Amino acid sequence: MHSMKKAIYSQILQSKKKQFCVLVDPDKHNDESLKKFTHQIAQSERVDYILVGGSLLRKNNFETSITLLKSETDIPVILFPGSTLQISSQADAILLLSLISGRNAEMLIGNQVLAAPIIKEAQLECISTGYMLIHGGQTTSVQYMSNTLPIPMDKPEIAAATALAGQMLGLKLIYMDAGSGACQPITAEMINAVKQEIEIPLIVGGGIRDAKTIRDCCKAGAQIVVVGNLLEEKPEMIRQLADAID
Ligand code: 1GP
Repeated sequence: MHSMKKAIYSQILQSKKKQFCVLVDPDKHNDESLKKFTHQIAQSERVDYILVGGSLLRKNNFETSITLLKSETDIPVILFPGSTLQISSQADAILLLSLISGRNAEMLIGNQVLAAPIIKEAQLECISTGYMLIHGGQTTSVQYMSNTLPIPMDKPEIAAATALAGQMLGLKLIYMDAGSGACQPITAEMINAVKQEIEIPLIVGGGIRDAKTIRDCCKAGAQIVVVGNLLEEKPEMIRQLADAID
């Protein structure tokens, strides 16, 4: 049981290649569209993980979305919770996010206190993650909903020091996000500066809309690249994007 509970993190650590992750926002789907999208993801055979979460869920379909994902594909489902409402025992793991780029105590530790007993009871593999929001050109939903100030894109040294502090505090992953739908994805310079400073794996996402950006992210040091919006619009691009990871 114990080893089972570290399966996903071990997989991330042991992977010799970069990994590709698709973000599913349940708010953008009904059962039918999610089923179709899940098949498209599964058929590509190129997606390493499915992340599930969103800044604001207006429908009561979080749990049923996880049920559907789990029944339609073998790809591991990892929770990327926008709030404590987004926890499900059916998932394979959860990123327990601490929003370390911000100074909002609720996002740093308050929500985690609420979530911890539920995560324990759900027996979810818990991967503590330093979540860093980087300013990607406009106010994103995460910025507004979390009531935090993102790190400016032209301050890689602040991002690097923040990630290092996260690692020193014992966090197991750093997730650098420009925010879903960001007009500017995180620059290679920013990724590189953070990567130079840390040994724990680095996830990068937000506003990625082409294969070249994925290649640049990987070269600069991202271990996992996350794409959400683009694939919701153009799922046929999965293979092309996954190829850029290789
Ligand atoms: C957001 O990194 C993810 O948290 C994905 O962003 O939807 O812009 O790809 P996009």
